Amino acid sequence: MARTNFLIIAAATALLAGNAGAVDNGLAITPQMGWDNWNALGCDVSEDLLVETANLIVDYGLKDLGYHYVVLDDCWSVGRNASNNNSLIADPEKFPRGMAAVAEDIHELGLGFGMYSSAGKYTCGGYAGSLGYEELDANTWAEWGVDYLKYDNCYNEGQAGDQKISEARYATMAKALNATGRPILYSLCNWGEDYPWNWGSTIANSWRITGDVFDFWDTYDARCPCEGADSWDCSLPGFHCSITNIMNKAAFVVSKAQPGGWNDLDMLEVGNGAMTDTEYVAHFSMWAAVKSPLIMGNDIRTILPSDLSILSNAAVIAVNQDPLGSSASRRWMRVPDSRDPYSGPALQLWSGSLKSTTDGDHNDMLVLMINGLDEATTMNATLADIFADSGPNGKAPQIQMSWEVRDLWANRMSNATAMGIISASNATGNATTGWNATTYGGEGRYNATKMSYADGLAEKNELLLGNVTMTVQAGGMISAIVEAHGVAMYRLRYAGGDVKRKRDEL
Ligand SMILES: *C1O[C@H](CO)[C@@H](O)[C@H](O)[C@H]1NC(C)=O
Ligand SMILES: *[C@@H]1O[C@H](CO)[C@@H](O)[C@H](O)[C@H]1NC(C)=O
Ligand SMILES: *[C@@H]1O[C@H](CO)[C@@H](O)[C@H](O)[C@H]1NC(C)=O
Ligand SMILES: *[C@@H]1O[C@H](CO)[C@@H](O)[C@H](O)[C@H]1NC(C)=O
Ligand SMILES: *[C@@H]1O[C@H](CO)[C@@H](O)[C@H](O)[C@H]1NC(C)=O
Ligand SMILES: *[C@@H]1O[C@H](CO)[C@@H](O)[C@H](O)[C@H]1NC(C)=O
Ligand SMILES: *[C@@H]1O[C@H](CO)[C@@H](O)[C@H](O)[C@H]1NC(C)=O
Ligand SMILES: *[C@@H]1O[C@H](CO)[C@@H](O)[C@H](O)[C@H]1NC(C)=O
Ligand SMILES: *[C@@H]1O[C@H](CO)[C@@H](O)[C@H](O)[C@H]1NC(C)=O
Ligand SMILES: *[C@@H]1O[C@H](CO)[C@@H](O)[C@H](O)[C@H]1NC(C)=O
Repeated sequence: MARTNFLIIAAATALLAGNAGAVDNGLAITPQMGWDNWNALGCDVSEDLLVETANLIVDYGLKDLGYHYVVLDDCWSVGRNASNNNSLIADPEKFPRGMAAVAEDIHELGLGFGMYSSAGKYTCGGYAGSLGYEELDANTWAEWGVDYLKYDNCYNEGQAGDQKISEARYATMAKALNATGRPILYSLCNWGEDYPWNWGSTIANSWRITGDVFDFWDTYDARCPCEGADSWDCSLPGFHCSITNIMNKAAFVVSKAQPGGWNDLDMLEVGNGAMTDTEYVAHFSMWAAVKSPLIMGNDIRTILPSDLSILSNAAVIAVNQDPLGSSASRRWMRVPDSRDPYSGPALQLWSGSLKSTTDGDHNDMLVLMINGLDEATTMNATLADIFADSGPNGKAPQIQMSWEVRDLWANRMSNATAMGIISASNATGNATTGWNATTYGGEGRYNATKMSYADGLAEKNELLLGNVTMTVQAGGMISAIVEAHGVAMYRLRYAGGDVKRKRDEL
């Protein structure tokens, strides 16, 4: 018992230390959730797109699952206004009513409005950047009612290559945002250059750790050159990074995630069409497990039922939004033969602590088994591997306990239910009020607007806990057949086994 208490105290101390280090704007206490147009639509932006998407986020129940920010990415301005202190001008063709009106529409729906710029002379799309105009632009955004800034790294005039230089460039905007008095979530997008996980947490709510994600699982692309065991130390982050490339880089920096400041693995690709359903499930699971912001990157106007069903999995989102704010870590990466595990597809075990949903003394545990191989594989995770952080070499006390194993994808919304939600919205312009569990096959849906994930977990809401598949006994192992490019994702819950008594028996 004493050993278990020690572990709990250690976790609580880490949490407090995390809070103390985080930027002090009260935001992103759990990873931010929302939508950004870039992955699906690039520069094709307009006020109609934003307002229509915001409405669909409400209609499809995504708002009530926690997706809060509607973020406008690059290509929205036509430069600066010399007759108005050089302030940025929103493109009057794309945004005829102006940004403040868009912000107002989004706020009326109970959502937050996000904006984009670059800590450079230009944005990545070649529009006016904010370097040297931080205070002015922050004031403009605050005036418009902006709640979130994604701040890119293009055309930085060489003010990079050193942690201190990059930190200073991004800190200028942090100060400017703070000075507006409006809480604005600050999302750094410098692609992992100059190790932002070391300095990002004191100025920002999240920091990108890699070059841009692309809609493929494990394809190598020379434009995302850093691969392998040293890939985190990347001086040319690039773009067209695969899901497995980004997962690998994340593995090295997971401990930097903390309440108020998160490793950002980039926006989701779920729904953009080039990966399989299985791959999107694994991608979404991984992003949730390492506490990345969950920013949808698909065109919500043409969402497929299967993609709505992935994005709606509250049991997986509850992992992302867990009150401990502790990222899962990779326990091992293996290949079936003697290859270097970094040289190609591999099997991976990840696990991490989740807040207890049992007796309050024993944290739940997240387990992910990821199959990077091209064929279905029986994967095995021992309790010793899963709980390695609580005692190396098989010394963790949890190994002597038994655990209920709950599959977090077993209760995934059916395609038929998701289709029902989409078509009800198409037909009535309004799916949420028309939606209820009886109408759609008895499948309940979690409502995080009504009850936060923290409260839902505290009351052991079944919609957040997954489906019981087995109990793993003390000293045991979990085995599962994992599809190619797929994941098995479990929440382990304490199911008895007192360390002392077991010892007495011996
Ligand atoms: C939304 O649904 C409600 C209840 O079914 C209905 O009364 C209302 O007219 C709908 N709103 C729109 C915009 O269709
Ligand atoms: C600005 O920073 C101060 C000190 O860290 C903090 O107390 C305050 O909440 C911040 N305000 C905003 C709007 O972020
Ligand atoms: C530039 O600023 C001036 C002065 O505030 C204003 O009258 C004018 O409409 C602005 N121009 C544009 C294109 O927004
Ligand atoms: C005008 O712009 C400068 C920087 O370009 C900024 O410091 C100042 O606050 C701005 N004034 C107003 C009224 O926004
Ligand atoms: C739902 O649709 C996806 C995409 O078409 C498909 O891969 C999956 O098998 C479907 N699920 C079920 C349960 O039919
Ligand atoms: C998992 O264990 C089973 C039986 O215990 C074994 O057949 C299988 O090869 C193991 N899988 C791996 C990837 O080692
Ligand atoms: C809903 O409407 C969109 C846009 O018109 C269309 O692409 C989609 O197929 C429709 N979905 C359903 C389920 O009716
Ligand atoms: C849900 O829909 C069913 C069937 O249309 C209806 O009988 C029931 O009253 C509805 N429940 C709620 C809570 O609206
Ligand atoms: C979710 O809860 C909020 C607050 O109680 C409520 O306004 C909203 O209608 C609920 N959403 C659904 C789909 O029932
Ligand atoms: C688990 O799945 C079974 C079969 O689909 C279902 O009857 C049961 O209610 C589920 N249990 C939980 C806790 O979700």
